[in-house]
Amino acid sequence: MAVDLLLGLQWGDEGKGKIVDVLTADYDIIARFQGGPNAGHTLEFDGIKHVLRTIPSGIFHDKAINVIGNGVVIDPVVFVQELDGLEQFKIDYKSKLIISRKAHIILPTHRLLDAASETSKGKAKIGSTLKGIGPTYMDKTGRNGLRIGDLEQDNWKEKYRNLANKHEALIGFHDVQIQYDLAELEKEFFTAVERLKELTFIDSEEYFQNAQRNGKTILAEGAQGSLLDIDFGTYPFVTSSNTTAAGACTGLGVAPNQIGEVYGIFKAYTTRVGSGPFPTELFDEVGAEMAKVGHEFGAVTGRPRRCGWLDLIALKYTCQINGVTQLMMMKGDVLSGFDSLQVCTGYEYKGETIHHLPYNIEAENVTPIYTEFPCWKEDLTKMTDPSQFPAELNEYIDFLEKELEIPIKVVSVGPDRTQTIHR
Ligand code: 2SA
Ligand code: MG
Repeated sequence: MAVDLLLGLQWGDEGKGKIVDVLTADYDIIARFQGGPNAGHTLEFDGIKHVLRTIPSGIFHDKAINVIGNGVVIDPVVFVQELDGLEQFKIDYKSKLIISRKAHIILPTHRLLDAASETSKGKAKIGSTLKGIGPTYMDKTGRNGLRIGDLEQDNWKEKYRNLANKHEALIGFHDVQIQYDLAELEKEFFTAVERLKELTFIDSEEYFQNAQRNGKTILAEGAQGSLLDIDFGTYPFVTSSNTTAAGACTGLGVAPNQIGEVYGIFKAYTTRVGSGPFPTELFDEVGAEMAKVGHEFGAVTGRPRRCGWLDLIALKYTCQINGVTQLMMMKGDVLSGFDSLQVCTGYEYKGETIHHLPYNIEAENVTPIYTEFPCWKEDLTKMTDPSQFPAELNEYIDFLEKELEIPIKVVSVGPDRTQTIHR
């Protein structure tokens, strides 16, 4: 059996949590392969809203096994808070949540380093969620990191101490004032680690090979979005992991030829939280309306998300690097009643019209060229079948499918599980 992937094609917050939750009924195993508690996957059902951070979105389903792969970075403190949240709903997580020994651990000092690094950058800051993601991946590639498997060794506290000491020296190096009480943070950290150790640790590469041999169906759930990919995103305004399809291979231990469907998920418009270029960003009342109707606030930090029109050039790019086989369009319901819709179908760049993403997409370099569409007026949120779609929505969908050469198989018309229409 192949491993299917679900990825965000923009700057995150496309609605991956909701779709994984809808798709999980068909899968035996749901896996996270990158990122960490910077992610906020929002799920809504039975009138309740849940935000997951590190735990895969399959946890609310009875039978799915949820795997945190080696490519993920885990903050024990946040993780334990998530476990507490699950206990409230009587979710028996111990039997269906397993963690790769090769996943890296976020130390309290990684969070402090994140804050020190961002503060020292001033206006040039990345707009990090300050969860310690960047510094933890730096220690991973720098070959200094502490991993989940280390917790099974007697000397892990010694390793911890060496690393934390080094971090304290580095925080000083940043030449900014960061107030902290490390003893307090460590107390919380060590308590959380003990709870974390009650879970099952695995070698995820071996686990996935066996699972496939035994005919299990597997869905890998991406976090953040393709334009935040460390290699292909809007560097340096990106996160520190590979959010694109290749990241699933290295973040789980799955071979490229074992990947099956690649579900690409995008919003009918675009949002971005944090700093960095965003060519189709709107600074007017239309953008404000998207933010208001779409409830565009960061699920982790509560920061307002920047909003703008759909950027088809960027979307084509991310479809290609991910090898997307099926598309899912989210939040079309938010656009109902807009005067008209614009889609960016080219850029003006150095006096020329181009149809690809140039190296630098800062506002002073590119000006989007828009194609205008009429907008639907009908409320989509109660619709249950594509036959109910207004003509303008069909026109929008047909245009995108033709341009991207990939079918749009799902149209979401609201946050609830049930507001999901298959085409
Ligand atoms: P980091 O924390 O160092 O990985 O941040 C680096 C950049 O990546 C962006 N980023 C995100 N963008 C959208 N959604 C994310 N998750 C949360 C959510 C964000 C929140 O689901 O809403 O609550 O603010 C996420 N995580 C990281 C980040 O904004 C930086 O631009
Ligand atoms: Mg989110």
